[in-house]
Amino acid sequence: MTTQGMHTLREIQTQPDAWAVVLGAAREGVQAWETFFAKSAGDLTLFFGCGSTHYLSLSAASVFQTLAGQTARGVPAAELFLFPETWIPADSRIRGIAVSRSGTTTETIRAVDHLTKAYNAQIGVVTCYDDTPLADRSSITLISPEGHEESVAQTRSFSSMLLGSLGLAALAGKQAELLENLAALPSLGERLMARYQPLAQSLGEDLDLCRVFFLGSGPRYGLACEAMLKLKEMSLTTSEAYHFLEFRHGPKSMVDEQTLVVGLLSEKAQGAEVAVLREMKDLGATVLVLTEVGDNLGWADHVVCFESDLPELARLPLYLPILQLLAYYRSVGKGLDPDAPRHLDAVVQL
Ligand code: F1P
Repeated sequence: MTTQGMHTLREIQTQPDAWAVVLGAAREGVQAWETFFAKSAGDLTLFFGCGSTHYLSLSAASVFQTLAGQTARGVPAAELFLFPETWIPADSRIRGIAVSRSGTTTETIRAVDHLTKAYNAQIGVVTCYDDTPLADRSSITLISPEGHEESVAQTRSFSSMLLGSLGLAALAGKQAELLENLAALPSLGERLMARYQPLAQSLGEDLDLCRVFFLGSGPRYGLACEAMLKLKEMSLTTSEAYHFLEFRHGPKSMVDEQTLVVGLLSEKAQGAEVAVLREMKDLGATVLVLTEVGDNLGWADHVVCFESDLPELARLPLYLPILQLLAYYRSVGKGLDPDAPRHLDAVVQL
């Protein structure tokens, strides 16, 4: 029996359990985080990390700004000590939220050190491990203990830290109802994977599709980037992520019959997003759509419907499992080992 990719598959399939656990941790930490947010109120909240956790930061920052009504940005950690002036206006009061599965990535640690020293920033950490250099440098942590992984590529860790970050944004915005809504996600995630695993497998194993584009708007852009990274890391496939309407401005020249275009559809901008996807279908692409409900999408090649009845922002983690499975099956289909991507280590320590 082959064991290639065994860890990755198990980690993808068990992520709803990790979601339930991180939500419990967020609930336990409500008071401490409320105090942290009150004490660290300022001009700018920076979410930062590297690779997957940078992409998570993009989504988390846009949700935070929307829910909490405070300016927030998602930034690659290295930018914050190499080019801080391009991200942080002079004399700003900064709050930093570092995101890191391992808590040991050098760039993220250096960013924390710089923000603390140069801006006297208060630091919170979203991570999977306690007792790390990053946790030691923070005033507060939100830990996803079930986010631990054997695999290099982040799957369960990513979605559970995303969910934790959504919880924090709901807290900062005093949106108690949204925090409650998130509790429905673990069972919705299970149902989604049971229903669409065969689709992820057949699309993933279709090696005639040799390039893949992921399109997402607003907080879904970070998720589109993460799906792109998963496909690259696990399956060495040419893949890119764009904001939906940006795709017309050049990238669409790459579309042909061997192209898969994956749309992470929103509710708010659905009309504009669907128009882009239809255009790509007419240019020969195979189109996969992820959406809450599948009305008027009969023209698409494949549709994944969440049918969650959750508010739009609470649904974000549901975009991930099927796209992770797509990367997993493509990797196995190409004879690669999804557990051990080429050239990569689980942590970059400089
Ligand atoms: C971040 C990260 C991963 C990536 C790679 C190296 O680590 O960039 O996203 O898959 O294997 O590390 P972390 O700071 O979240 O632990």
